[in-house]
Amino acid sequence: MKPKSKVLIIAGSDSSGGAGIQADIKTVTALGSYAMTAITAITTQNTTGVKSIVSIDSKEIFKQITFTCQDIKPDAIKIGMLHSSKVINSVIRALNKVKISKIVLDPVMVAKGGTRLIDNKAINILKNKLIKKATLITPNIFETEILTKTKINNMEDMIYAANILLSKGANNVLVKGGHLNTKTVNDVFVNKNEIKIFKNKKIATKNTHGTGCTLASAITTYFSCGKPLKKSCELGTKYVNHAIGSKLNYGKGYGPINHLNSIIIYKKFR
Ligand code: PXL
Repeated sequence: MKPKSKVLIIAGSDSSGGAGIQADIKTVTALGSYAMTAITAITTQNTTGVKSIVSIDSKEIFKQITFTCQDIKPDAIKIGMLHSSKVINSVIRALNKVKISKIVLDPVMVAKGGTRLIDNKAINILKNKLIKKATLITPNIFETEILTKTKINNMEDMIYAANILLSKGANNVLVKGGHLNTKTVNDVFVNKNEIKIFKNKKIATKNTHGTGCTLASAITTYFSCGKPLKKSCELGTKYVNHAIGSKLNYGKGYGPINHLNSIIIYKKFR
């Protein structure tokens, strides 16, 4: 088969292959699209934690985005780990230059084991400048609390916080509810016109490393193929749920999910 669309991924590398750019490339590929990359940082890690983080020079990140897009124009862009204000400003300048309208932003803040992947100054620029550039922002509960300075205990709190993000200039928000203590996983999609809740069954496992990266990439891929944004979010949550459900059980810590499980999803949903 030929790829259905082209996706540019702006994110950090995860040497363990479960999250970051590795999860993104696998997801985009497994869902039948062509993946291009701009690497923002290199993390040395395995399933038990992050050992070190090396930054890529912000000028180099700008060049990876603009030079790549100048030749092969992506249908959509997925943004993951951006660890400093310099990097975020550089990404904003590059986005202004390449003018791609479909942008999904996963506001990555900490790795599964708790290591910070972004500094405080960068969080402010992300909140005040970058979220306006994105078609969709996909924060988890913790990231939503940081971005909105609220405390989230339930679905009403998620919707309230999503509306704060809209008032700050976000266009569409998907608050991921996986960290709440609920019977099902409830992800909440909110924009100025509607609220939609996607429910998936909760799977008892510690192997959920990279679920956020994977979800944002899956949504970006469906969206890049022409599916409406809300539908792309619904399909993305199903893809991740099936990938968690296939229980790889690799490594001694928080293991990866099975990106390849999508082959079944592909037949079922596309
Ligand atoms: O899942 C968040 C994330 C994003 N990007 C990189 C990561 C991680 C988590 O470990 O390593 C590069």
